[in-house]
Amino acid sequence: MEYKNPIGVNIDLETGVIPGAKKLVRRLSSLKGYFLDEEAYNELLKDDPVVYEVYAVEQDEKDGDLNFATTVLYPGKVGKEFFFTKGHFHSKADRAEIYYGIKGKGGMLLQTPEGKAEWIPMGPGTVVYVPPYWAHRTVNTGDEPFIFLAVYPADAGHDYGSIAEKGFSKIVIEENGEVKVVDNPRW
Ligand code: S6P
Ligand code: ZN
Repeated sequence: MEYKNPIGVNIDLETGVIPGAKKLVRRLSSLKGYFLDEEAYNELLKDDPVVYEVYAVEQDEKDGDLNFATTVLYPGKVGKEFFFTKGHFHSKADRAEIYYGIKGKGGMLLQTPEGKAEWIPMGPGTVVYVPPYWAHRTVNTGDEPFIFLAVYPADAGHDYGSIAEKGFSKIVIEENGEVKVVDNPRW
């Protein structure tokens, strides 16, 4: 029997960086079609800001193994809509996931394949259990980076398709200085 070596790493709790992890950068240009206000999107695209970064420690896609990753989701809005991650189902749809809030303020939108949505507010110390079959997207509702850890089965995979097409049935916006979770008019 060949055993893998255990890993112990310290997450930088201020920046979310995991030493030695694979870094992925998502700029606004990679989120075309995701936000409702196209005019505001095109205006902001001139600067093409970084919306989020992911630091992932991933294993081969095998049943029973685990990946972990931090996400640093920057503050910002496109029109009224707060910056968010793309959001996805898992390719193996029954694979669950755990999130742990590290820094900043935000929340998670979750959605069943039928379009039933839930909003869970998140801050430092919040644990969110993402059950099998639920799509999930995080949203930064604060004014500093929202940083969290995700732990997920190594064979979960990402299925971005239907969310990229239709989004979630709810959107998270700022209205009169308040955070509101409202019906998505495009749904
Ligand atoms: C992976 C986990 C997270 C996200 C990351 C970026 O299952 O849910 O690491 O990949 O927050 O979000 P997205 O939707 O662009 O993959
Ligand atoms: Zn996931």
